[in-house]
Amino acid sequence: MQLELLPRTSQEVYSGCWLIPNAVNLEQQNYLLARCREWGKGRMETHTLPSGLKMNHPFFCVGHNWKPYQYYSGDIDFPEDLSKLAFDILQRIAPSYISAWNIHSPDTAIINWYPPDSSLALHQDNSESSQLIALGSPIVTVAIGDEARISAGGFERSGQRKTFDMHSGDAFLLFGSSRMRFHGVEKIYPGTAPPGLSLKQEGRISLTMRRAFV
Ligand SMILES: O=C(O)CCC(=O)C(=O)O
Repeated sequence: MQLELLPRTSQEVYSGCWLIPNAVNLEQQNYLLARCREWGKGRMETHTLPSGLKMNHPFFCVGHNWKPYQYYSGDIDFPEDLSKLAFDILQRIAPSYISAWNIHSPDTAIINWYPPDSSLALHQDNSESSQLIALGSPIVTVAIGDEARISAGGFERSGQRKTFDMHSGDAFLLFGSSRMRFHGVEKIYPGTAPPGLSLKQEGRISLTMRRAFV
């Protein structure tokens, strides 16, 4: 977490990899929190990876269900309001991808809950259909709650990385030539959520919207 004296502006971390500060205002964040509580009730799960390692944060899905490392049929249709949110954000940064998304619109969101001491290891999102990955089909992530240190690297886990902080209401986009970049959540900064957010405990939520199947 850094002391920010200047307003934060959209940042092209790499071509096709963007951080968009304040993509979602406080009212929308509170609306999304309420929706997450509704969708996530009794559905939040902390999964064990095929390696036997237990993840240190739980998540649930809307649209298709995902657990490491496959999609399964879901029990909640992909919500119209999330579709609109993802389109609105993409429109600002990468309008050229909108026509592709009109055909392959987002059908899934993985919604992560990060307790203060949790993290998400560097990974690539590669469970989606290979045709969509080849098209550079976007992944749009919106964060709510405590700030987090995000890292985004290249196409090998061990490659060089850039790190930046994502605040409540910020969006992070991976598309086109950056679709398969390794990325992860290094750290949560407890107690940094904005006043007025109706989150009753320290932690962070991320809604990661994408198309899983052609
Ligand atoms: O929480 C985040 O900002 C990233 C989430 C992510 O990479 C994922 O769910 O695949």
